[in-house]
Amino acid sequence: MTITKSGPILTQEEIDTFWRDGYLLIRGVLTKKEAKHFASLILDLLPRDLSIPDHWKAFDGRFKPFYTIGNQTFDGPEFIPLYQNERLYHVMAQLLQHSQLLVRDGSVAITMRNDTPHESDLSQDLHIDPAVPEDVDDFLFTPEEVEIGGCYYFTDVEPGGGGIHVVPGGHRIVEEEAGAVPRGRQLHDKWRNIPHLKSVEVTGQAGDFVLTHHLMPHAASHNRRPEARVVQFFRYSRDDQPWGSSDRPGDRSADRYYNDLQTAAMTSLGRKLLGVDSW
Ligand SMILES: O=C(O)CCC(=O)C(=O)O
Ligand SMILES: [Fe+2]
Repeated sequence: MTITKSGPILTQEEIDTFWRDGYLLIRGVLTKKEAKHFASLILDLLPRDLSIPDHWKAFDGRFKPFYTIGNQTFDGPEFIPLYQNERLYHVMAQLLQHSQLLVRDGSVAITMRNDTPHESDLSQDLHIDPAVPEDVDDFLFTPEEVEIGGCYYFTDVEPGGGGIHVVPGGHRIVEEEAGAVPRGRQLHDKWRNIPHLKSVEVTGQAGDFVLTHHLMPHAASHNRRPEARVVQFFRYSRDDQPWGSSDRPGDRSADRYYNDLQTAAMTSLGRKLLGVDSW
């Protein structure tokens, strides 16, 4: 690899922690100033009169802007630097033990304070969003299949502040349960609702990235604090990931898909991660 400016980032202990727990907070991937910049870009999507567009989603104080109708991927030129962040790329390459990666997702969310009393801290069912399509009956559980995703925190997320919930070690529970039966991908309503596991909130600061294994059960939570939580999600996979993905721009003829403003914002690493250039 000649593309990269810096080498390994994670210590062996951090690598072991990620594979044991299935999640890991990477501190300071962005500076505070950068995080504030992206928080503002996303908060500026909210219409001034707070009329929430029909094609957005809004549940329990959690707003999911859509870039265009049916499309949650914010990949305009202003967001391209996040897709191709070198530090995050190195972390992903280290964990996946593969330097030729692809990136996808780019959806964003804003969680505002919500005082409605609820029995659960969660505003969503615990679920997984695996790289394996829903109509596939069985996970492969191979290294090639693993996708690592997660989100940037662009704001400080203190306890009760709507942090993402995860189940420590939950990716291994999913693997055990799904691997033990035929059609394991189909358990628990295709793993859209996993009621029997207990989750914890991941707190963090503006500029941190919460890494999650693709088999990690997770859910959004209520924000009981004044500050809105502003995040953007990304997923990285190996370029030999067996399932592909329809929402991965690289699956189309990329230089037709990206316009000149988008490609102008891409580094040579970004062009490969986004599928404009082949690895
Ligand atoms: O916003 C969060 O903390 C998690 C959201 C999530 O997992 C989802 O929308 O699939
Ligand atoms: Fe999810």
